[in-house]
Amino acid sequence: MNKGSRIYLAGHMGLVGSAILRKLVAEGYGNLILRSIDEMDLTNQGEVESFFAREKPEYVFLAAARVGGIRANNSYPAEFIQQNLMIQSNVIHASYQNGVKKLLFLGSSCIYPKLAPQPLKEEYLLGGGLEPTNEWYAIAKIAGIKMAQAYRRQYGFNAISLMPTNLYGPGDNFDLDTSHVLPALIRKFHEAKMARAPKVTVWGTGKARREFLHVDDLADAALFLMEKYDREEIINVGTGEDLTIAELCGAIRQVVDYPCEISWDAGMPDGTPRKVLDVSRLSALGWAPKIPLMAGIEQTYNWYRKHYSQAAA
Ligand code: GFB
Repeated sequence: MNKGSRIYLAGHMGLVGSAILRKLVAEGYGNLILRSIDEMDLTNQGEVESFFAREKPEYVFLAAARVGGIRANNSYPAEFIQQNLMIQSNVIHASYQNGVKKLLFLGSSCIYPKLAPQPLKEEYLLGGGLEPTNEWYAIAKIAGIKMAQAYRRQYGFNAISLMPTNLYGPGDNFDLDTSHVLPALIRKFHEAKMARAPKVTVWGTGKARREFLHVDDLADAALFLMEKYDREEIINVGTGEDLTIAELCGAIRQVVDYPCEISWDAGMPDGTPRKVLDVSRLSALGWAPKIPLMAGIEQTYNWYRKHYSQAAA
């Protein structure tokens, strides 16, 4: 990939896509092809095919997906499986048909079996049953991984698949029904502070463990792997370190600076008990994350406050 390459970034307005866009712009890539959802519906095969035939991108970052937190995954299983299957199938196939030189696909750490040994190694894929709250999304992502591998085997198409851990950062979704835990807690503690509420209610038991990676680190890894990784095997992208949701609450409460009580809503699911990635494959290539969790939470909280009226709408 050189600075003048024609690069199509699918999903450039989402959390991941907007971070990859910032990174590409900062690195001086000047020939970016971007389409909003209003300009092109990626679930529509005809629209995707004519876009690729017309624009002929050389490189593709596939960061478009239907995503959400544990409740959204559990509530909209049909939309999560259908939209993700359509988007990735259309984009991967059209990329191959139109001579794309390399495509980067993004999966998720939820593709691993619910009760797999920890930390999660890439080879644990398809070794056991999935976490039920997100199996629909996970099945779609596994199909994307397998499609990328199949196109490499049969057609020699250079597609790689990254498995990011739970991501967060500026531009995240702060809607309390559909968001992931980290932005939800930022909003809940901030709103409690504004209302001087005595307590914040958090879903689950607080015992589930999660790993969090700042989305700018993910974008950095995506460019790094676009340059350096050309293999069929999936590759984990994370920090390799996790904490409990109770510990995350403590960290966010500290950043928001509002020492209220926390009550647990055990009627809400914890989801998978633990999913921390083994990142030795990526470390061996020479990549490491740069943004510590506390600094990342502070930066995301500042972003949230700055965009509060828009993000909270
Ligand atoms: O972030 P989250 O929805 O992702 O939830 P998952 C992580 C943990 O935080 C769960 C707890 O144990 C939740 O019960 N939690 C506590 C909350 N309070 C809240 C809250 O207000 N909102 C949310 N959302 N959670 C998703 C998958 O699972 O992670 C996706 O469903 C995807 O498929 C994504 O893999 C990265 O890690 O549980």
